[in-house]
Parts: sequence; structure tokens; C-alpha cells
Amino acid sequence: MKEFYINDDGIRLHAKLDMPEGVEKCPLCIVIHGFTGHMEERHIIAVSEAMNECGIATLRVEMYGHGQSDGEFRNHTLYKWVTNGLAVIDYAKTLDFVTDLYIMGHSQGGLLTMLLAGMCADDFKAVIPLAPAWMIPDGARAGELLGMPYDPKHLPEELAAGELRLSGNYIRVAQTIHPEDEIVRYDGPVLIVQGDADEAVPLSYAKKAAELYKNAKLVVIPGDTHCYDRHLEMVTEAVKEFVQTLE
Ligand code: FER
Repeated sequence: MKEFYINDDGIRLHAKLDMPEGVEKCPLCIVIHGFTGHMEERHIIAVSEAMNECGIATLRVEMYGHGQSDGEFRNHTLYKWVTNGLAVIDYAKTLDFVTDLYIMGHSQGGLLTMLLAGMCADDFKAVIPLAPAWMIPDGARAGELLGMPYDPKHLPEELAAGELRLSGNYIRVAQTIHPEDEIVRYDGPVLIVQGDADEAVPLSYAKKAAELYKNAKLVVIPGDTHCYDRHLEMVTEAVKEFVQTLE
């Protein structure tokens, strides 16, 4: 494992590169955590290791305001995460050992995965949004995020939910994002994995995304939660089976 920072215009993004055993050249999968998440979460490590077991290197990166990367959580927005993601993709393309590129992300990182896949469609052999939180823009426009209602036409300076504090700019940005537009721009293979007892993201969004993508497989994990607390091994199995069936 190699630990380092990827520089996004002065913002340092904390990264870890894990190589599969016994290879010189191999594919690389970028792996992104969710909202309030980080690269050492159990489900993030598990999916990363599953890729390594399939001969694919993984680059886990923490986005703005998360983990050990620069930036305050309160000030993160989806635009910042998108530009972070573009910087990570640019970095990954400079690595000589990389044969093909994949991207995988959980929840808000799954939404980011969908946006980046559409924006950089030529770069990815396949994309893996895990429980993608692509209802966030709809929620932002409807006036409810994190279970907190607000007037979507007159945004609060700050959104507070329990201990969490988010700038109103998070909402402003989210209101402008239309994931469907990016979903339909990516034609390659897509794997979506989500539990049917997900308490954070409605399963209807995974089903809708699977319909909108030209080439998507949806694996629903029975009884599982947002972070796959019950059947993580079914998630890693689905990931392994998916990458092994790609030519
Ligand atoms: C929300 C529901 C879910 C929300 C964010 C999430 C900011 C993200 C969840 C995750 O990434 O795990 O209302 O609002």
C-alpha cells in the first residue's frame, strides 16, 4: 500500500493505492466514500479488497472536507467533489502501470461516480455506483435534505441536522445537478448494488438508474442496509462476478 496526497489546485486529497499481488501492469479502480464517510470504512475496504483479489489495483481517495483530505466538511459541495474527482482521474491517467480505468463510489460517492462517468465516458471500462445517492439533487430542489425541511426558493445560510452543519452553498449547488443527463451519457457496463432495507437512499432510484443506463446490472441485497451491515459478502461477490464477466 502506498499512501500519499493528490493535489487538486492546492487542495490535498488523501489517497491510498493498493496493488494486486504479482502483476506489473493492471487495471485501476478509483474508489470513493460517501457523505461523512472516509476510506477506512468497512464497506469501502471490502469492495477495494474485492477488486484487488480480481487483479485490479485500487485508488481510494477522500474528497474535500472528508477523512484526512483538506477542506472543512461544512464547506463541501458536489461541485468541489466533481473537480476533486476530475483531478483524481487526471492523476490516474498519468500512472504507467494502468491498463484500464474503473470507478466505484458509495452513496454520495456513487452519485459522484455517475456524474464523472457521464463527463469522462471515454475513460472508464466500467463503473460501479454503490447505493448511489442520486436523490440528493431532487431533495435539494424539493426542500428537504438530511430529513430537514427548508424553503427551496429562499435557502438557509446553514443546514443543521444533529451534529452536522452544511453551508447553504451545498444546497445551491445540489439544486443545479441533473444526474439523469450524465447517466445517459455513459454507455459502458454499469453495476449498481443496493440493499432493499437501505434507510438513506430509496431503492427506487437504483431501479430507475438501471433502466436509464444502456448497459446496467442491478444487484439488490435482500434485507441489507445503506452500508451493507448484514450481507457485505454478497456485495463483494457481486462486484467480483461483475468484473470477471467483463472481457
Ligand atoms: C440526504 C440523504 C443522504 C443527504 C445526503 C445523503 C445531504 C448522503 C448519504 C451518503 O452519502 O451516505 O438527504 O443530504
